[in-house]
Amino acid sequence: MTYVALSLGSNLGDRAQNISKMECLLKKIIREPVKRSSLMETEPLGVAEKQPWYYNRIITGNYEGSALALLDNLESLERELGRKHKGLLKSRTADLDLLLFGDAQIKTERLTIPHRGILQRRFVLEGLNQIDPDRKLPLKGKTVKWFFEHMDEEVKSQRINFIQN
Ligand code: PH2
Ligand code: MG
Ligand code: MG
Repeated sequence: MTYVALSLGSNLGDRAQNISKMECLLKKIIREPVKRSSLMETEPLGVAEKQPWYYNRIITGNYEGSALALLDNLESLERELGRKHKGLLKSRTADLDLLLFGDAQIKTERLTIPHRGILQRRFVLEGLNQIDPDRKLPLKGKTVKWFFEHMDEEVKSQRINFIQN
């Protein structure tokens, strides 16, 4: 069993409901103990065109299988929830990003682990710091809390609304 961290996102349709559906479908894939961050509304990052803000939630849990098998599972869930576009530039009903896979460091065309977004997206650090601050990342041997407290100014300035739920 491998510890995993995922980012759930949606910026099309009923965003809160899309996140709930993803969590429900993930129950078949991700094993306990599962931890969930609060729901956040976040400005779209790394996209060229104007698009709606995202709802995001970070979750951690365990997975039985390889990183690529998990990626296949996540991509088929995205399709099941009606995601049509592949690629960074388009809005999507369901976006499932694999952030951490144990202590693995992977750099292939299909997959980069730890996800680049971990240090560059404030919502990822906020969410991870809520649920797993003492987790050591396979980056400089520092913890989530350390990276959260040492965010770049640019990252810290990214806008987030915390949604009551
Ligand atoms: N995911 C992307 C691109 N940009 N921006 C926000 N705020 N949230 C996301 O989940 C997100 C994004 C591609 O995976
Ligand atoms: Mg994403
Ligand atoms: Mg994505």
